[in-house]
Amino acid sequence: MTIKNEKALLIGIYSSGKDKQLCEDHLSELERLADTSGLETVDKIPCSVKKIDAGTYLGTGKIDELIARANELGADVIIFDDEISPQQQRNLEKLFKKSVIDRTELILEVFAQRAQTKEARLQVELAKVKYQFPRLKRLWTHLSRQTSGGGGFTKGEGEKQIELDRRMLREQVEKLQKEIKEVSAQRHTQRSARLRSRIPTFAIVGYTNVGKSTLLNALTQAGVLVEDKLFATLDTTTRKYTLPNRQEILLIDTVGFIRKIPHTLVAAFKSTLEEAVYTDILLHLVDVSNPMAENQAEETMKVLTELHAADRPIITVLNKIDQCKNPLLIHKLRLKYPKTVAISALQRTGFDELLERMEQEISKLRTIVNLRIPQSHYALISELMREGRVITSDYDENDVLLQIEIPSYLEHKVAQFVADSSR
Ligand SMILES: Nc1nc2c(ncn2[C@@H]2O[C@H](COP(=O)(O)OP(=O)(O)OP(=O)(O)O)[C@@H](O)[C@H]2O)c(=O)[nH]1
Ligand SMILES: [Mg+2]
Repeated sequence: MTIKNEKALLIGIYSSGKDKQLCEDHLSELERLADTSGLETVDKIPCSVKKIDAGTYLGTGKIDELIARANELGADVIIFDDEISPQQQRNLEKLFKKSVIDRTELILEVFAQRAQTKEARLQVELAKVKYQFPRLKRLWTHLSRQTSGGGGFTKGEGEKQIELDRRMLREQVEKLQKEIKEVSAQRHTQRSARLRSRIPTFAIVGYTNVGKSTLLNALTQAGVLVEDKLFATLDTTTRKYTLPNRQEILLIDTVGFIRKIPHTLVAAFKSTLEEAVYTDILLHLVDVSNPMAENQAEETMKVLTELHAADRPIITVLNKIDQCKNPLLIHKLRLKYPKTVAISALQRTGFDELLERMEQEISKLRTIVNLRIPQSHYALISELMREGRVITSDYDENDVLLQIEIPSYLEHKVAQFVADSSR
């Protein structure tokens, strides 16, 4: 599938000397994104910039320098780490005589390549169309593009796309939204089944490549694809797992987050993401072998906040401790995030503590149920009275009617007496 030999020149900007390192780190991440999409990075150039040029993003002197560098290295595509406006993009393409894209477009491209299920494909398509809207030009689709004899990009396709008017795009958006609604209806059914089953559910969330799928596989033999690439997972996978105390739970593997995730993507994936993170407890994985771990954890928390999920109970799981070169980082993260455990999903270490912590968090969950229990079950009734908080109580012939808030570990004991499902 992957087209080899397409070469990318990556460009980042920073305003003061102290930001240069950060800019370099961001460029390294951009290189990984480029690599994931099948592009070879020929150079990464951090540029010191005082003022962004509205027309061409960078000043003419700098651009001339970069054009020379791009030609010298035989780059086919120029990728900017920061967002460039549609106008800047057009002007830069004329100057470089090459494809010019930004980080947003690259992420969209990676998602498009990696989407497996129908729903994910539709969601990426929707995000792309929305991104295209102000641009009205053919998206950079280097997979479908035929390379012309000289190895460069064929234009022309792009010209045609310009003729597509806004109405057509709008219709496309509507059509995609309708299709997504249909496919997601099925997922909703699955979700209600999950709620009815009242099994405590954990979502494994975190920045891309932190080891979420590895953890799910290690615990459940789910066989989810694990790769040292960004966005290996775009679809959620749910598996049953039994904790050492014999409590059954559901574990959900989710799509990873990334800094500056395009908002059209978050919007398109919102329903999938919300459903995935709207669970009882979150396992927030952080890759402590990565020097950017702290930033990545913050980015993840930001997206969780956007999805209104940051107030769920969260266990912060410091993963890849086998590769952590900076013990101070672990210390720092432990101070910053409560309820932290350190593991290696790959080497399966630290699992005892993690599982124990998961059991503890479940025992803190509480839920309100309406029950009708025959009085003959007095042992159960007295246990409920002891452990729960009665909201209303009544009698009906030989039954006790209770509306009661109970710890969720008692849920399975009362399942057969639930009068109506209220959660
Ligand atoms: N050294 C080490 N590597 C790990 C550990 N856990 C996962 N990895 C590696 O990290 C890489 C990414 O793992 P995945 O499980 O695909 O990560 P993910 O979070 O699911 O990534 P996305 O689905 O792309 O968001 C793989 O190469 C794993 O082998 C660990 O504990 N230690
Ligand atoms: Mg994964």
